[in-house]
Amino acid sequence: MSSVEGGGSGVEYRGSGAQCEKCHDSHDSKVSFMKMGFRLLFVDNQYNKSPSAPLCRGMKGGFSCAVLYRPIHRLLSKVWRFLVCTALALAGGFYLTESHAGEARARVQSRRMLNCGVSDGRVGFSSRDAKGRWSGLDVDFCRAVAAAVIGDGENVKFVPLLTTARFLALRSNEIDVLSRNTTWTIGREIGLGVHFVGTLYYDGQGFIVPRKSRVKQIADLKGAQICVMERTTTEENLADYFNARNWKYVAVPAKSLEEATRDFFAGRCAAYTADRSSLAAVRLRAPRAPTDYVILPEQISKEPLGPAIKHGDEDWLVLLRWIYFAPIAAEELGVTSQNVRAKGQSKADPRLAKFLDVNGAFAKLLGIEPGWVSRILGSVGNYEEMFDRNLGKDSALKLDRGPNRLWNKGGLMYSPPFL
Ligand SMILES: N[C@@H](CCC(=O)N[C@@H](CS)C(=O)NCC(=O)O)C(=O)O
Repeated sequence: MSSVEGGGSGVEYRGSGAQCEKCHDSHDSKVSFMKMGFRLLFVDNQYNKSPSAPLCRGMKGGFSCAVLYRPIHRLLSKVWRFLVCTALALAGGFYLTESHAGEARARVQSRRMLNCGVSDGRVGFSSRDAKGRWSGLDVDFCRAVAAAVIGDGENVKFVPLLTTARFLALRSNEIDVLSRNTTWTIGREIGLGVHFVGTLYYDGQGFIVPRKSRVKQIADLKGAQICVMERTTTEENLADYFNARNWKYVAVPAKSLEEATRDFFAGRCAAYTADRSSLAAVRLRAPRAPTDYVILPEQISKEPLGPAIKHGDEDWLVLLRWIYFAPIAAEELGVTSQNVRAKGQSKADPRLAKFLDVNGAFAKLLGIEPGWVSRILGSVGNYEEMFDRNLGKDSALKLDRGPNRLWNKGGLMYSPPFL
């Protein structure tokens, strides 16, 4: 059985053996969106242009379907192909299962383990130290969920995923939540069967170049080779930006951060483009000195990065959304990992008792044990603590809070009231 995967806003089909390994790329593909329940989507083959998609390249015109073996595909007329694909799509849609309200929470609670899909080696978001301990902003979100839902922030199985596998892992229930520097877009939310919980980090796409190069602004990259991760919003934004200006460029696609940085540092590209927070981390890995590379000042896109879950389980969405809000509200209310106990006992501020859900009323409705807000804060701290530790002043990256400041300090981070 083949399965489907999503890149920027498009789809990719993965299969096994002789089946289509990687049909198509992505972003400009014309996808005929079927109702969300039907997980297998169709892609018009004229857009199948991935060099790694021999099967797809072999098929011309009309609708076809990656679940068909090539010989079968050749035997069928376009009409039959369409009918067979439709039937397979419907069957596949049901096979990959619908989610039901409360399903993910029940699964996680009975397993007493949260399966969290992450990046590997994305410093500041999700990476491992020499002892194999995970850290980062995305990792903290996984721990916050485990703390609230299971009772212990350590009960997380981190599942490293390439960009190409992330949405499928979610839809096939291999993971319960995807917390992998993933940009929230309409194409993904309505086209790939996922829901975004919120924005954990407001990022934007930038470019890094060798300091000694002649490139001082993006316009200097006309005609250049540019390293980029495939099946990302990055790849799509790059194309949009250059095409809109009629500038030529040659994309050098990479499947992993490892590959992209290797290509870039080996001089295969004049620039590497990615989320700016990633560029800051890449720069730290420069072979000689980080100062050998500069991040250009321009930002070409909005990249609101945040966790996502499988479509169809509203209870899980609501639960994760309030877990996401808790550290943001805590920062606003001055509650930290250090003072959360004392604040919980104080009767002085009625807002605090409600926020910390001292009587457990919200917990009951959410289907989790009382004390969930304190557990989250005890596990990862408030948003400021999370930011400073992973990305800000206490981290190697030393990133500015920028738009990730609280709303009342000129930023975009905002929690609705805990009332
Ligand atoms: N935010 C973009 C890019 C996500 C992405 O995968 N970025 C790369 C480089 S910024 C990455 O983190 N790769 C890590 C890996 O391959 O493990 C998206 O959602 O498409």
